[in-house]
Amino acid sequence: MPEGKEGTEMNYADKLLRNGKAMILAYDHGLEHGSADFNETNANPEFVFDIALNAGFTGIAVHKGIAERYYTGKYRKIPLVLKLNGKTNLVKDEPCPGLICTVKEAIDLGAAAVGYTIYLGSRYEAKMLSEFSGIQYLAHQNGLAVVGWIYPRGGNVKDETSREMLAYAARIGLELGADMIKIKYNGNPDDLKWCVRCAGDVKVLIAGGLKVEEEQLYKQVTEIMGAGATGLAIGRNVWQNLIPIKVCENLRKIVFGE
Ligand code: FBP
Repeated sequence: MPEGKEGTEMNYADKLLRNGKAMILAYDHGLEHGSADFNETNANPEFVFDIALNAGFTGIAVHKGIAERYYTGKYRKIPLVLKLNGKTNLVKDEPCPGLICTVKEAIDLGAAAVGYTIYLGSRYEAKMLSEFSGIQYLAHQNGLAVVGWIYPRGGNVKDETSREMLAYAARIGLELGADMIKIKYNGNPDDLKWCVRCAGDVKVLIAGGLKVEEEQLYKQVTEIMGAGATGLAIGRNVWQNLIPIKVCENLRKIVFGE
């Protein structure tokens, strides 16, 4: 652990937290989903960086091309989570994301954390587990937090969001030494409580998913926080909204009580 203020121990994830909670803006969709998620407005990375800066996010997660071009000037106040691997959604067989960035590049870009996706249950799972392990070691050596996007997926996984699969994903984060994990919510707060329990002291963040009605989003986020999650790593439900600042205000009330 690195030293914090006055010699106290600091957790790597602290840089992504405010009052112990986190709200990270995810914007890695251009690689993961192509242009399908974007419109004239949110296709512009500056629009999304402005939301992160002005709406109280504790971090922004992007791939390196976006970081190299846009993580500059005022935006450097936002803690950066740099995604180190990724894939497109064109290849439909077993998920096997490629490593597209190194920990060294993340450090050079000023990242506070690295992000890495593990598709638990994929035929290529072993490659992801060992890649993650090397990245975790190097990131911690350099004081960066490690955020695992851990999604059960592939031919061996019957139900990606069953209680057992989600808890397995959560536990993998603890076993592999992640500081934070990002998993999906299946709509059942008891299942999420169990995931949080299985994750030990690893901070659990929940992905937003496809855009839903605002009231539904707030209800879900209230359940998520009530179940003991640390917060959100959310994308489409924020930057696809016509008035993102207003949604974020409501999300902040639920996540941070602000
Ligand atoms: P959303 O809140 O928009 O769902 O973003 C969360 C996220 O994990 C992104 O970081 C990622 O690009 C995407 O979902 C992956 O979604 P999937 O692989 O399920 O299509």
